[in-house]
Amino acid sequence: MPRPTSIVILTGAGISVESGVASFRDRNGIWAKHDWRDYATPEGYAHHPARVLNFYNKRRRALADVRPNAAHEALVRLEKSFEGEFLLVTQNVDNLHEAAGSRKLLHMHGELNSALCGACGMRTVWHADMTINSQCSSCQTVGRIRPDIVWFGEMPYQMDTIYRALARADLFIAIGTSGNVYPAADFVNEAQMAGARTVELNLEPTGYTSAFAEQIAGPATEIVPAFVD
Ligand code: BV8
Repeated sequence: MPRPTSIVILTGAGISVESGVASFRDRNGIWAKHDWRDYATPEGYAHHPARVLNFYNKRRRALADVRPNAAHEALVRLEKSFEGEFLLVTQNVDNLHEAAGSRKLLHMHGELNSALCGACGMRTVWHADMTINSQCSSCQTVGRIRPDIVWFGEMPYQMDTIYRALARADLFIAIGTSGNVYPAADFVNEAQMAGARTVELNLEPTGYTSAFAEQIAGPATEIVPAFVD
């Protein structure tokens, strides 16, 4: 197998599970306890902003108690040692990749530690709780500060950058994602069309394992270091 010259990695909630961050679709996942329509759509936010702000405030506060794990750290070693093109795309809104040291990183679904002003579009780093009285530091508007999170029905961030990287990739690795959410679930097909080697690293085979040329099963803290080191 020739050495890759361009790597794209997609991570999902599964890479953070062993750090203590809940995933979405397993038995006690986030969407098992909260209806995504109420909490992760613009309509849900418009209908009950305080409820949605509190849902994200709780998840943002929980970041203080979690740390990157061996899988996040292995991806940092790969990024630093690899001479070719490297892009880590995460669906996750936690900050564990950057906390581990990842830099060539793109949060396609946004970040808990960022706020978006619905009035002027300004994005700011945000660690405190958001309320319906939070004020934008740029346009001074009160009550339009929302989580900088891509909800269902909203366009994920930097899609052009992602598709350009997939078109050049010769290695695509998906880690800890169930492949339920689009357009992220389609990235493996884009990489396949570019002729890339495609590998799924997951605790267990998923509903989209068949789209990959290879599947490695096990906990991310074991199989990611074993694969990248
Ligand atoms: C959009 C932010 C278009 C919120 C999230 C077809 C094409 C395009 C779109 C659609 C389509 N069909 C339907 C749609 C619409 C929709 C969609 O995909 N719906 C699904 C449910 C059918 N998509 C959208 O709305 C997207 N936007 O398409 O816009 C557009 C076009 C023009 C103009 C405007 C818009 C936006 C989707 C983003 C929604 N936001 N999150 C938040 O985080 O609070 S989605 C949510 O799911 C998270 O972001 C999460 O990251 C993401 C994916 O979930 P996973 O990360 O995979 O997590 P999951 O729990 O599912 O799986 C965990 C995996 O880990 C499992 O496989 C498990 O086995 C594994 N695991 C567990 N433990 C471990 C492990 N693996 C290894 N080790 C372990 N220890």
